[in-house]
Amino acid sequence: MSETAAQEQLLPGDTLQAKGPGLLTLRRGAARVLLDNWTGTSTVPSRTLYPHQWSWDSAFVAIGLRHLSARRAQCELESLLAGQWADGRVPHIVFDSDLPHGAYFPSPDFWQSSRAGRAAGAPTTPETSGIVQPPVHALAAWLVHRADPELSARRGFLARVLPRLQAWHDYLLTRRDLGGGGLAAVVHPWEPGMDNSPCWDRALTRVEPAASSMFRRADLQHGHPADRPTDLDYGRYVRLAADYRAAGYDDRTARHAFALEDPAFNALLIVSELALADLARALDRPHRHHRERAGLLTRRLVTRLWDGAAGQFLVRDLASDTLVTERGVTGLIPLVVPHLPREIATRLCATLASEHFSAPGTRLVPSYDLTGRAFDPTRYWRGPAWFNTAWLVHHGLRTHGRHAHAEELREGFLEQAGRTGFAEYVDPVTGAGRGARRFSWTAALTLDLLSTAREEPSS
Ligand code: 9WN
Repeated sequence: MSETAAQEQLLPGDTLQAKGPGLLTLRRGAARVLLDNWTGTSTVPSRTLYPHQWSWDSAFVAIGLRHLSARRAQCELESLLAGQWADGRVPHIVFDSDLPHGAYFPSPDFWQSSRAGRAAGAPTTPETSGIVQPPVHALAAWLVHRADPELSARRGFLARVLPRLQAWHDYLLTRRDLGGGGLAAVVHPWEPGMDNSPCWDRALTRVEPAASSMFRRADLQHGHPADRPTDLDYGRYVRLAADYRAAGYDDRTARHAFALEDPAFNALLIVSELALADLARALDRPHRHHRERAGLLTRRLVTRLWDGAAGQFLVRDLASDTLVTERGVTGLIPLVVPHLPREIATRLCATLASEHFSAPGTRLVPSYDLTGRAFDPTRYWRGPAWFNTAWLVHHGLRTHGRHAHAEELREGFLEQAGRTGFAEYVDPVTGAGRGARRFSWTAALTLDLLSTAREEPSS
């Protein structure tokens, strides 16, 4: 069978027809995006703006892809893990060696992982970046396994990914416990995945921007300058990455000018620890320590990052050991943590419904406080509403029994994903799609939410 014919077979049939032709069209459209963005071993977030494999994108993609092909979803995670370093880190980008360096900046010749990262354990091949992204992978692996446990057992999927995922979490909880409080720290604004969030502004003022001659912005060939981070932001991103590279990407010796504890990053680590417990139990391996660790991390998250006055979690800046008084969507995502104290879950739901996050143009969640000093409805993570964070909040609302609110969010998500052509993000004031279109995680999570109504909450 030709590759095209095999791809066509993955397009959804008419199971959604009974619920209305609109949903079937939406499902076929989402599936088409994932088929078109599939490279043969993984999925690019966008054919234009992001032509390599990204870490947390692949986890979200796998969560959606499992509804089309559990085999592809497994490959998605396996190909990402092939870029894992010997110290356990899962790099935020795994580069496609067939693409020219100009396709994306920073390219492999900037990161120089196989050379500069050799002592820290970077693989000889593939080339990767040296930083990380949020640990959604164990959650994704568990959901992918559950989509077809028989195929998973036949391919030895769990047995292959479990030790890698355990090493990944161990890396985060040892080398990245930079604050000594038992949470994982991020050392670059790309690591929490919310690149130019105002939550990082204060810490970034300490970073001397690299000269513009040190970088060439490939993103502006595809994205609108009003939607993307500024040149000043880019100068700082490049400086931080170049300094980390100069330290051999070694967390034991690197002096990080930017080191923060991010609520969403750590909340996803907790949910993924619980998924590791499920994965290990399914393989009859010791699993209790993962549950215990999730419990311990939940207590630390609350102790170190909860702010009762704000009614949400805040970012901790490790340079001053203080909380950053900016409200980002990152501070609501801990709703995904199942054993959160009940009063905290209640407060988070109230904050979500408050003037800070209740947007006029969308039922998705703005990335930053609508009333905040730095709010900008079009610029990336400084206001626009993203589909992956909406999916996480939806998951959290269900986890805490807020089904009516979750359903409202789900409906808004599906309507906006379809109307915007699977946009990367939307303007929360007008509801207009912004950034890239045919964006993979928007399509993948659409597929997942189209199935969620017929499933139990997914972990
Ligand atoms: C830098 C790929 C990635 C997402 C991030 C999003 C954006 C990259 C960029 O795109 O970041 O990693 O070039 O702006 O912020 O969350 O993983 O989709």
